[in-house]
Amino acid sequence: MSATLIPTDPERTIEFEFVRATENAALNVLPWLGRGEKEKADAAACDAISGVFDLVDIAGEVVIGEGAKDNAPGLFLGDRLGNWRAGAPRFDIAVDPIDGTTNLANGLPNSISVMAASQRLAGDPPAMQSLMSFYSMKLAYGPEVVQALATGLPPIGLDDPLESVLGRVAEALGKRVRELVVVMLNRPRHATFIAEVRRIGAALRLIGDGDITAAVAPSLPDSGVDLYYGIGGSPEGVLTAAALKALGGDMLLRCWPRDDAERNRLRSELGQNEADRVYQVNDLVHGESAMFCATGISDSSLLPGVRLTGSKAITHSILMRARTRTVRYIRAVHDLQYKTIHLRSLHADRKL
Ligand code: FBP
Repeated sequence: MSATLIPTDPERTIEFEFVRATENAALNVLPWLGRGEKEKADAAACDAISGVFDLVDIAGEVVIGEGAKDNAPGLFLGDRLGNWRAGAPRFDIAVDPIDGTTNLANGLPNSISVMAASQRLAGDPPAMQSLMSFYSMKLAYGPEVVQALATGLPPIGLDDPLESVLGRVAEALGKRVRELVVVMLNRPRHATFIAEVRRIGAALRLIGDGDITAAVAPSLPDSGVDLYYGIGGSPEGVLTAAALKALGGDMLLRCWPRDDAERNRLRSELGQNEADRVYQVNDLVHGESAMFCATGISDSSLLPGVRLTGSKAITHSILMRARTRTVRYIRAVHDLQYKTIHLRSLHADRKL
C-alpha cells in the first residue's frame, strides 16, 4: 500500500515557534523591568527573538520592523529570521520586540512582545503593507461593528466628527453613547479628541504607551473597550491589523505625517492619493495567511505579564491565525533550573 502524501500547511506548526520567540523575549527582558534602560531591554528582546528563529526552518524577512524611532536596537526592515534553508517556507514578518518599552523601563503595566507573520508564496507580492510614515491615525473596532456595517449601518469615516463615530459604534453595539469606552494614547496631539470624547460623554481611558493592546481590545470579548482612536505608531498599526484579521474586527488607518517635510516626502514618493489612502485590515495584511502572537511582559488588557514563583516563570501568550480564526491562550510554566534560551548574540543557548 503506498502512503498518500498529505499536503501540510507550514503555518500550523511554525506558529508555535512564534510563541516560543515572544515567550523568550518576555523572559529575556525581565532583568530590565523597571531599570530605566529602554535600549538594553529592546536589545535583549531582539536577541532572544532572532536566537529562536536561528533554529527554525523558515525563510523569514522582517517587512514591518521597529527600532528606527529612537535609534534603538531593533529588528529592521529586510532583517532575516530563520535558517533560510533552500526550500524553507517563506514568511513576511512584522515584529515589535517590546510594545510599551517605556512602560517596561518604568516597571509599569502594558508591555508585550509581539509578532505577526504571513506566508508568502513564490511570485506573490509582499503580504503586509509597509507604511512610510512614522505615525498613523487609527480607529479600531470589534466584530459587532463590522457586522452592523455589513448589514446597513452607515459607514464610519476617519474624518467623521467623533460624535458621529461614537453614535454609530453605540448603535452597532446596542449601547448608549455614554456607555461607550474609548481608549486613546495620552498625548498632547490628542487634546482636541480628548476634549471631544469628554464633551460627548463617553468614558475615556487614556493610556501612557502600548497601543497594540489598546487597538485589539475592542475585538476581544469582555475587554470592556469599545473603540480605539488616535494617532500612534504605523508599524503597530500593521501588527494590530494581523490580530484583527483573526478576530473579525477592523480598523481604519491613514498615514499621519509629523511635519511638512514628512508630508512632502510621502506625497512625492507615493503620490497624493496613496499618501492619503485610508487602509483597512485587508489592505494592511493581504491574503488569508496571517498569524499574530504576543506574550505579556507586564500586565495588560490583552495578557497577564510574566509571573515569577520561586524557581518557575509563568508566561501568558495569545496566538491566532486568520485562516482558521482559532485564538489560543497559552500559559507556559518554565522551570528556571532547566530553561535555556538561544541567543543570536552568543550563537548558543544560555540559562536564564
Ligand atoms: P514602543 O514601545 O515600541 O517604542 O512603542 C510604544 C508606543 O506607545 C506604541 O504602542 C505607540 O504606537 C507609539 O509608541 C506611540 O508613539 P509616541 O510615544 O511617540 O506617541
